[in-house]
Amino acid sequence: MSLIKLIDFKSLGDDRGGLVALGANKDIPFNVKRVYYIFATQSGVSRGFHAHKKLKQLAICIAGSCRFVMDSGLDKQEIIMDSPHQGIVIDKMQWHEMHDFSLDCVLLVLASDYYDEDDYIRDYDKFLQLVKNNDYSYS
Ligand code: T46
Repeated sequence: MSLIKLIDFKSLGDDRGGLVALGANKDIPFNVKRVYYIFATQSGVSRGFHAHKKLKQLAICIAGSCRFVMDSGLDKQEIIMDSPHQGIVIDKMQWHEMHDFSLDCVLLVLASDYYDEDDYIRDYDKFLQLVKNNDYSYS
């Protein structure tokens, strides 16, 4: 099973330039309650290193590039995100890391809920334990 779930967006661009439009519960597979963006990430810095108990997210590299590592606790897969025409789904209980940010990288993230630190699992051993115990009770 692929841990990398990509969504291709329709391009509405023309000879003036690019345009992508995204609708909640249409192009984005959930209701969007929060939007944030990550930019000006310093050279050599990696981010993420957590899973979410319930949150679903869609991340779009609207400028530059970065490398995502997706980890189910049993398997890991990675992908370079470098297109504003494609988003990567960050599902609940998916350990994710972002590496190799280009200096111009702008990562736009659409989230299914408001910020809640209690939703984060930031300890990898705890994450592995939950996966091992098949504890997906965060539904
Ligand atoms: C994720 C990846 C893709 C807030 O106060 N509100 C927010 O909405 C967010 C996203 C963060 N914060 C605070 C929490 C930390 O004190 O901002 C600080 C930096 O967040 P964090 O270290 O979690 O950033 P990343 O880049 O490691 O992870 C972020 C998101 O937090 C996370 O949900 O999935 O991007």
